[in-house]
Amino acid sequence: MSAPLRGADIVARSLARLGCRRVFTLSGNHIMSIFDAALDAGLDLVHVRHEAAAVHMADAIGRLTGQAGVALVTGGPGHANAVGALYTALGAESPMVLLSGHAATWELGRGGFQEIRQAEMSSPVTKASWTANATAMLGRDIGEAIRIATSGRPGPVHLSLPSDLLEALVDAGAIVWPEPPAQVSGASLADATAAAILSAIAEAARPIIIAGPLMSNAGNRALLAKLEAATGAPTVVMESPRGTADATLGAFPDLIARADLIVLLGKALDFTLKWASGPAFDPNVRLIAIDPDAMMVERAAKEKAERLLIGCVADARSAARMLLSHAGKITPRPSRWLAEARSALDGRPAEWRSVVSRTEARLHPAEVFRALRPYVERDPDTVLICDGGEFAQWGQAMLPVGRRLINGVAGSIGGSLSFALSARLIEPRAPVFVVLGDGTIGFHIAEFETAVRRGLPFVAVLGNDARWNAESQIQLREYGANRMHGCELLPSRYDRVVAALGGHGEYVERVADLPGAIERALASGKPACINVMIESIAAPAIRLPE
Ligand SMILES: Cc1ncc(C[n+]2csc(CCOP(=O)(O)OP(=O)(O)O)c2C)c(N)n1
Ligand SMILES: [Mg+2]
Repeated sequence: MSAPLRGADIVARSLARLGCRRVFTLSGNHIMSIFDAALDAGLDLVHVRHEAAAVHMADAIGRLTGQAGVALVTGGPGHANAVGALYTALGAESPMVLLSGHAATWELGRGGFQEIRQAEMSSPVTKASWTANATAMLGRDIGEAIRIATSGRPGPVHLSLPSDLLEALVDAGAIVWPEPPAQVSGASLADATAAAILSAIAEAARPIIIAGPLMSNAGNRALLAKLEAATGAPTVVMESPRGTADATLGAFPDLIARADLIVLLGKALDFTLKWASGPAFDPNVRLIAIDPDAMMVERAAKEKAERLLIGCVADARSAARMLLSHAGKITPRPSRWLAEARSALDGRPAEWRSVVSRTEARLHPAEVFRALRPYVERDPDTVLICDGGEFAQWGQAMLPVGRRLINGVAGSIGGSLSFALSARLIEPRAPVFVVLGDGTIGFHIAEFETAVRRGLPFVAVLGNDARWNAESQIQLREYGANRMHGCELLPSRYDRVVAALGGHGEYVERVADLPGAIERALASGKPACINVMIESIAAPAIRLPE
């Protein structure tokens, strides 16, 4: 008979077997057995300061690597704190797994310590959410959670782990270990479907290919660039809650209004695209929907009825590769449309090159990003993270998209400092920059301590306008200047907070001081915050000249 094994050891060894050796966690009674098991399994526990931060870190691993990130939190309040951040990962289509400790099975329904219906709580913000029910099956549960998170449209998965199952011993022979991850990619396009899509694109006068958040990493953007060159149809990644008004996309609203064919490549037809209907679209625009979820194809059929030319279930990446291999057989027409589209997407107003602040000791956001841009561009492996309201939109408009994370379709602010820690864990050398607002930095400022403790340097460029400006701008627009209230903040010295936590702080009121501050922050080798005092300026709205 083989030696018995503890449930917690099965969990830790299963994670190690599946290549998930780094776990973002916040400790608690229900999971200390896993902390113990992590020693022998060789897991690296990154101990954070709020459960949501652990989820954001796992989310960033998922987005940057395509492999599932793993967060581990305790039951009850730990789980409840983590759930909010799952919403961000869901919107970003990020593969990650949340493992939550849980009251013991014998306590359930009896008012056990921190007992709450955890799987039900996280069900709406995950692809799958369940509670383990047998120690011998814990390994299989872990494998299944990772498989679901990484397949089809990637996303977060939750698994609750009752503490008695983690502490119980089972005979090693009875354990069901996880299957090694399958190498097969998702459903692809049939040859005939790929050919039909390409001829629809070739016949259209003004086609646009729109990809969803899962295509936003650098490798997938490169794939889309090839597809654009091969088909003559502009390709766009939509990953922002601002939808077509995402400043990254330049004058996209002017472009999309003229499209006669929209190819959705793993892009959900939702509010971000205004369901491709209404005054912002050509009433005759036709649609092709390629999506890993049959439900999304059905939605497109329901929304656009006879205007949906082709709907098919396929993985976005493999569909893109398939279209590319077939497109190699056709020569795209030299297309004025593509040239027009590129200049609408990539062009920026000339005045941004010279606009300056009108307020003493405050910078215009454009001045900040003109100064930051050379540092972001210097190394192709640089990771850029944008988070918050109006200030960050200027960053999204003025900085390159190469290797970039934004808070995403969920429209939830606050994850960026956690994203930066994960980015640094997987990128040992190139700079990691965060661009964020002063409201947003408050969500997880304590993660600077985690970053200092773990030796994970990055540079956060904070646009401090002492205001939740995005919401202030809504008040101004909707209710008038005399009804703007309640959105003010103090012009706090966040740089000093970061220095107090052991990081590097810089305070900037003048544009001439910014390059020096960036240089010193990079050279410090510490997690750094450059607190730049800025004017409250609305996000840019880029439109083509009339
Ligand atoms: C979790 C979450 N809470 C609230 C909001 C609403 N919200 C969006 S932007 C914003 C203001 C952000 O302020 P700041 O970080 O200072 O950026 P600014 O707009 O001032 O540049 C708020 C409150 C949100 N999107 N997500
Ligand atoms: Mg602000």
